[in-house]
Amino acid sequence: MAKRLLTIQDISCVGQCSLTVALPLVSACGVECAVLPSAVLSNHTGGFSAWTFRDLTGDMAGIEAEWLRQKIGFDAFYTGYVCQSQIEPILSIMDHCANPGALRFVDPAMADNGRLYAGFDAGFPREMARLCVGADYILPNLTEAALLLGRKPVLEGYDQPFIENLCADLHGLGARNVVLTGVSFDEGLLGSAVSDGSTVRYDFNPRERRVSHGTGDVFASVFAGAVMRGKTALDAAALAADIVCSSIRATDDDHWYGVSFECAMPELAVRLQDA
Ligand code: PXL
Repeated sequence: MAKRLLTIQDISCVGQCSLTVALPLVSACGVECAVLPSAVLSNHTGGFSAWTFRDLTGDMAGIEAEWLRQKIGFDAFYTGYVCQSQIEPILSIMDHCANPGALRFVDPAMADNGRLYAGFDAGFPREMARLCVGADYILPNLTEAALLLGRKPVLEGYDQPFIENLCADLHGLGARNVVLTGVSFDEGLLGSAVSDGSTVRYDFNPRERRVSHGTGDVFASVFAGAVMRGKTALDAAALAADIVCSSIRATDDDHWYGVSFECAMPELAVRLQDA
């Protein structure tokens, strides 16, 4: 029977990020994807000049109560872009609506390139760190990793011991496995460090010639889906990175706001065929 994952993140109506990425990709992995929208935006906040924003915190307690009444449970939780006021209700849902052995994937989607996303204040990373306590997998990029630890982001000029210390410190937040994205020791290669608390392993791909919005969401969605299908963390990270790269390569140069991940869905289905 297909496992059921609940993802909690925003609906950006236009922009190919968060829920509009997670729902198709988790489903393509052969995992049932239930959704709890954290907010509805006209479009994402990364590069558009303005957006509407409806915070859905007020709906969460009622939705949880209804799920509890109907004994609806989940085999996994995957959180992404959420609002500061939602940490408590999300922790409550993960505590109360979990099937036995349910996994927690936390993508602390709040920052990139050294800066918090528009609309988050400097206190938000400390709140987001609360979601990392008891998480089975956290998937920060280098900026998010530093901010979760209350540090200034270091985006270049680091070495392997630096990355491995960063992973160890992230485990200190209470996460069992750390998947640190955006790691590069060689300009031509970009990848991730995957740490289970005793060993750090790496996965690299040739660096694509453009950076694109929404790639973190593609990565986290495929990673969560692939782990749910029985892949190891390293294999899931490698598959997620391949799908990100294929998505970037399928994206027209003037398509600036996201990646054409839909073109990589056949590849994803094939790669998970015998999982
Ligand atoms: O891709 C991360 C993301 C998700 N949701 C919203 C965003 C962003 C990044 O900017 O603005 C609303």
